[in-house]
Amino acid sequence: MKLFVSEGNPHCLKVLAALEVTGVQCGVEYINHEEKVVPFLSRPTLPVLLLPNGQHLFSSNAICRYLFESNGQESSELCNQWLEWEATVLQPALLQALHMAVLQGKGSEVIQVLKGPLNVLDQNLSKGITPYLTGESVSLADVVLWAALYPVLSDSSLASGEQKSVKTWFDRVAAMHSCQSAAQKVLQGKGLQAMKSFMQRQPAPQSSQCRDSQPCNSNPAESEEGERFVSEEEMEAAYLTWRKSLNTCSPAMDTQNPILPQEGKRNILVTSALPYVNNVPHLGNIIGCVLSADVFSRYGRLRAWNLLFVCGTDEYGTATENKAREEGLTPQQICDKYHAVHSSIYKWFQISFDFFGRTTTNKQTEIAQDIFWRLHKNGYLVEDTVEQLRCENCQRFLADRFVEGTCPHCSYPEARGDQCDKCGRLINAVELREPQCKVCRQTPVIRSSKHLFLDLPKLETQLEQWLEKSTSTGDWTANAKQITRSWLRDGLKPRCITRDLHWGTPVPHPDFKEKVFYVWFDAPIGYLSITANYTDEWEKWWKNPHQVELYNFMAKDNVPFHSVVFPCSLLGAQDNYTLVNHLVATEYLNYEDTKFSKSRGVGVFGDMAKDTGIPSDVWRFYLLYVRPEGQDSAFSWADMALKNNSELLNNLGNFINRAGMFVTKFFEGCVPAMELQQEDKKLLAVVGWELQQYIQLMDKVKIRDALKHILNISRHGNQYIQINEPWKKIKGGDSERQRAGTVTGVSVNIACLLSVMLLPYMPAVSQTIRDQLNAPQSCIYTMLQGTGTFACALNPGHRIGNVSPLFQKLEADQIEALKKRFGGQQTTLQSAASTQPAAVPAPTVGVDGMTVVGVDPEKAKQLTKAVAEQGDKVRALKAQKAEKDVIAAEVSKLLDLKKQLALAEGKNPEPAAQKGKKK
Ligand code: B3M
Ligand code: ZN
Repeated sequence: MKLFVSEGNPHCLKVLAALEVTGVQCGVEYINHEEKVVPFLSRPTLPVLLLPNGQHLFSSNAICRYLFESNGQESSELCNQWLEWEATVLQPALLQALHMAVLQGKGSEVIQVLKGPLNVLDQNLSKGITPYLTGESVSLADVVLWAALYPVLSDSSLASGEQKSVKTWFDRVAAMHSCQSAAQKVLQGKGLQAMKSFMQRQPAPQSSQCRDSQPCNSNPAESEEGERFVSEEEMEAAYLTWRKSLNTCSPAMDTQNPILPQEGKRNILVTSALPYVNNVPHLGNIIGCVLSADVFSRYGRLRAWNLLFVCGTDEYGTATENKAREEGLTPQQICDKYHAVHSSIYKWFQISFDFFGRTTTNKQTEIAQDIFWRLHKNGYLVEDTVEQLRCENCQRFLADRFVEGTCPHCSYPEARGDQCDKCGRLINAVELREPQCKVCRQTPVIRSSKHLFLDLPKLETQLEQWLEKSTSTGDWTANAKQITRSWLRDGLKPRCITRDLHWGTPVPHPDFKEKVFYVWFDAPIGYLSITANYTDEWEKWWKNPHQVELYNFMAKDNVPFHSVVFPCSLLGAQDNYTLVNHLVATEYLNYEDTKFSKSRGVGVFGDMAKDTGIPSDVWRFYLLYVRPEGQDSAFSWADMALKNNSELLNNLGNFINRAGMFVTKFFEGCVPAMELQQEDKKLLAVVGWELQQYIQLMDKVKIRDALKHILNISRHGNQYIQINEPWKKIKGGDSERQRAGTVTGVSVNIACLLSVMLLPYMPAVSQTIRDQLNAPQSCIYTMLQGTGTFACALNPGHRIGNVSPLFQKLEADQIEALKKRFGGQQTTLQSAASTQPAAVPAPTVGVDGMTVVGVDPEKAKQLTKAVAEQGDKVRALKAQKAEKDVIAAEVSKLLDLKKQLALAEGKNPEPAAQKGKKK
């Protein structure tokens, strides 16, 4: 075993420190920076550890880890997290800092550059009770981080000493003789100056936005030096795959109608939560359910799974009744109207449902009543008298969503009658403390009425057995598992499944004939009835758990209904139902720095997206890029423009366009002959690896993470073109021209692969690329099979079509205008004004210091019109002697609009007379 290092290279400090600390026996050879130790890497890299089996390790962290493991010290999970943080967060900042200090003489700015990472480290160290990062003794993490920070922290002119805990820890590690000795060897007591010759050979660090909360390349498998280890074997294997002709393995996709489970196939049933019909969905709704389910469905079809994707509108319930009253229509008319609105929005977003139905159908009644009678027969329904909230002022029983109060569990003051948004627990409305009618704000009274309950306690054991199996074998997102666990921990209580309403599936039991089913009992049955409206053979999907795998997509607030309540209904009904195997829940998407709000007019709603002029595919791309996968995220106009311009235009689009243009310009539109060299084979291996990552992630429904691997491929492609410069080589001698041909041919084939990988995300762009390349249809059915096949699909001589740019730049003024139109900054003031009416005088300065809108004539014009229309509506309702609460709701909207108008005109939005009146 031999370790190759060079003087003045900070990465070598790490490995030498690890070597000294572990005391592993290993020869050390000092060479100069330019020497190539690993034959197949395109640029010299140090340190390198030559292993006894002849292989090389050339990631410094991997070498350190290897040394610790050779010494019998396995790294803990915590230690691995620190290493990953070091590679993805600390190193980029350090490289920039060292670049500034060593080469640009800007040592004074180093503190600023490193402040973020150092604070993170400081916070962790100060809250820990152990002297070292992962415990009582020095670990791999301490050595790696210490060595990485050594050049900066050991130089008193750079270190600020602000982070006290970092300082104490650093000195503690530095006290070890082995670390000091390593530092002396690498820097020779010359401090930063020792690193000058090394730093001069490094590419200038990007000082871009990449290093804030979201790293551009969040790929932990990529080592800190930006190169992944590629072995000879990998390159040869990639080359073999490349040479496989694609046409030999192109199964014609037989599209059956209707799609039904088939013996011997992977039969996948995909559902997306059924959107409520009484609202226009906003971007957060779209990414949480239909768009995520669509990407997965499109992907599954490419994988040749036998897949059915169903969804539809959720139409029953009080919310619909209320909307109907508000709009002066019948509930049925509201459903028809909004069902059409939803359909057309999803069509614009290219959601590829196999069937998009609705819950107000005969099949729904039939199936819901059947499940009801089965539960009844099997003894899982219990009768009880219920205390219900009734608002005497409004003359009606209050549905859960129409009361608000303080959560009995966590004391959150704005809990809804059915669920608390803070602690996530389900609530019975009567348990709320200080309940209020949401319409008139009066305190409701409690009245008794007889209802039916699903006996969840009796089903609990069965449920737990099933959950144990489903969550361990399926791909449940972490939040879904966690929410379900916390539900069970609290113990299950019987849940009322009937309601005193009209607009719902009728309860068939004669003792309850005035009542309808509670929406959350009814709605999930919609999945079954919608499928039944698609095919009479729906039971082949829904009563076939052994042949079918069920994926449910939803936002996290829907989890308990899909993981506990609905499975209990189906388990209790005992008819061999298909239960969810993979429950995929997103977190929340925010709008800029606030929440989407229909009532405040904040955010982009599905029907507005198309009016922006930004193509549907670009919307899809950005929403999927910020998909709240694992944590909340935010839609931001500025970020959307940035990602469009950097990732789509400069990275992806640029690569595909250049590849196609070279074929057109230099080779008369025909793919040239290719003679692959080691470097090309290495690229094939790298691209193949990214493809495998993509497939592994997509198989696990990590949609956002998988997208990053598509962008990695085009980044590799751009780099490959940049290094090989085919536009110069084409003007050279024979061998140079041939090289230009190879590079062009490989690139255009990568573009073809990208078109397939992009299909789930950007179906239209994907098709355009294949049209431009005149690519055979077969490639879309073959490249994503198995672990992925990057084969040469466009062979020498293949004639491509007309190449043109795929994306357009989003200009700053265009984005500013859109942002103004849809809220954002303006609403910051408005929402501040509505919660603190007295504190906000005429709009000159925002409460949170943000720039505030001044006069906006365009918006004022729109609002004047809206105020006039709303005024008409209120007058009409009064003339019709409509119900008081209906009028009140419309009046409140009118006041809101007037306030917005005042703002747009630069006037005081809160005249004294209206103070406190706003809800
Ligand atoms: N309509 C709630 C929602 O859209 C509800 C989902 C029903 S899924 C069966 O968030
Ligand atoms: Zn009321």
